[in-house]
Amino acid sequence: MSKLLEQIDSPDDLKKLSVHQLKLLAGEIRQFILASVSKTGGHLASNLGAVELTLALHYVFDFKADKLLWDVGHQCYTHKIITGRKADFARLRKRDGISGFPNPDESIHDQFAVGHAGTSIATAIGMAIGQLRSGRDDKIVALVGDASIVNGLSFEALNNLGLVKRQLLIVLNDNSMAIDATQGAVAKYFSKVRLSQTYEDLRKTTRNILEHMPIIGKSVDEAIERIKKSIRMVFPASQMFESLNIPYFGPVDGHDIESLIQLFEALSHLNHPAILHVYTTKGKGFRPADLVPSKFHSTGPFQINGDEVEPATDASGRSFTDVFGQHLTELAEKDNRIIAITSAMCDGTGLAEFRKRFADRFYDVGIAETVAVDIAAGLAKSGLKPVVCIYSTFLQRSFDQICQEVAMQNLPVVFCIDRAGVVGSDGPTHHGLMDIGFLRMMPNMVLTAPADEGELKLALEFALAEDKPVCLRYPRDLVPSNEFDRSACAEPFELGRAVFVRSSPDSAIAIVAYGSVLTEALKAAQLLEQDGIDVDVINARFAAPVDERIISLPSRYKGIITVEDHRLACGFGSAVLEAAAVTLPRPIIALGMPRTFLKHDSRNAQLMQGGINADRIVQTAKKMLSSAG
Ligand SMILES: Cc1ncc(C[n+]2csc(CCOP(=O)(O)OP(=O)(O)O)c2C)c(N)n1
Repeated sequence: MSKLLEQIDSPDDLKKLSVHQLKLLAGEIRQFILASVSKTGGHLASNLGAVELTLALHYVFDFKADKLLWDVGHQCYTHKIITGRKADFARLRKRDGISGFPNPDESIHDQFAVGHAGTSIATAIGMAIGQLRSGRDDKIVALVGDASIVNGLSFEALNNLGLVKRQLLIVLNDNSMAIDATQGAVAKYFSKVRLSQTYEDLRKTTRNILEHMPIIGKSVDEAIERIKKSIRMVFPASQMFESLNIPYFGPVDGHDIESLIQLFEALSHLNHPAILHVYTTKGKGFRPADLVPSKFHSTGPFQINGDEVEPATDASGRSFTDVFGQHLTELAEKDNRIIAITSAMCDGTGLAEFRKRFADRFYDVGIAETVAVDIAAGLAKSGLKPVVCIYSTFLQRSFDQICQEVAMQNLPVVFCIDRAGVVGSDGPTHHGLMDIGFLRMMPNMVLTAPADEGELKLALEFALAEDKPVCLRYPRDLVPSNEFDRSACAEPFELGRAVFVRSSPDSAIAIVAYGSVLTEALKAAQLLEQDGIDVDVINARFAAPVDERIISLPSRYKGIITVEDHRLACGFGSAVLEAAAVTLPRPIIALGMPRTFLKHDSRNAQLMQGGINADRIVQTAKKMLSSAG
């Protein structure tokens, strides 16, 4: 480890360094991050860009008491390195190692376990109000990227920033990038501002801010007026924030650590929320990442050969994502009604080729999952065939839009839900373990999960031919090999119909698998066969509607095992249990609302439809008793 970094075990150690030493330390930290991530994998480019910013923040504030709120949180490596977790980087994102995102279980310096975009400003507002109410004046800083600040949640929070009557600093870390280039009108405006600024302009702005910062007796508004008078910008980035009555400072150079320290020092004394806009370079200091930051946003381990980079692990094989992207492009070739929509995850969802081939039928709406879904609803209403490609964890953001604008209207939107199931090293914020649960509740919604490459193609064709909303879920994984006989899986998809992949008249147990976990079910069947036990294996294909034949299985077998890559609560197994409970020898009858959109009526009449009425409960109980004999 390099010389200065060796001495840093806490932010207090940092505060002993001179500015010159901090600059050297920034270089050492970049090397450390690069060396670590090349071994473990992780988020590289954003972290290389945020080194000086993080050091300056820790130099000025005391985040043991002050609160630093990260947005997404993937750019927190420098923060972790200097808050006592340097040695833990050998096990970054590995079992028992540190998380790649902020995590309060690891350190007092981390406030929230985050991983989704747009949360920092709203939670900062809450904490600022909390500080006021508890009579404390710890400083609050929200650090948010230029792609995340345009997320709806961030905007709604900015709209409410007036609730805060004390210090709250928002640091806008603008690197012109999401994972790909930032999308949308604000991004275009920010990029115009950026292009109009020279390095000297940024220095001048910094000098002006420091010169005109409010001193006792002068208001922020006066200071901003003075700053504006001294900087004449063709495209002022402040416009958007000023219209929301938020004091705006910047843009300034986010790699000039000396200026950043002075700016944070000055801004920390404001008794009002404010925004500091800083420019950083994603991938700074590592040429391959600087040149193609999207490739190094999140990476697996790699080897560095000069300016060349090679994956360290053999990543051979096709993923579900690859198969999906390629097949959608093939289908779009034949059907020009197909439109692909994603929210800032073009490469991640396998749409790079589609975008290249059909630029005018591809929409990346930025980090705006809600908007992606409602645009799709509008497209479907216009007779087009929208395919919404979002990771399972981020689709949670659009729960309401899927229900109101898609399911309730019964519109044929196809949801291609990538990263469904456990996702490995990104950890709890990124697992896709709730999609079956929240989508299964929605009337009209068809839920399907292909088990392998062939099925993914068949499921996509089926979904595009349906006249209702269909969700396809598949994992972050390679498609399975041809190790087992899967000939039954070659049958075209038919709504609510499972396939029997393996059956024998002697089987006492049936394993019902939903999605790619079919492979594990087939392996289990093979192992049991070696022990002389026959089991049947059923590929459920659908979680809504569940095949009636699956529901009646308990009458044919000694036992049924369901398998899914989803949380047990509300998942596929729950769907089978719910449906099968009425056929049990001692039935469990659940009274509640049916899976339909209930029309307007009196509340009593609506409750009646679900059987929530004393008479209906009595009837049910009596029927139960009489059939029990
Ligand atoms: C709600 C949500 N959607 C998508 C993502 C996936 N994602 C992770 S980082 C990222 C880009 C963030 O860009 P920005 O905020 O500008 O930060 P930068 O990486 O440029 O520092 C995206 C889209 C996410 N974390 N949360």
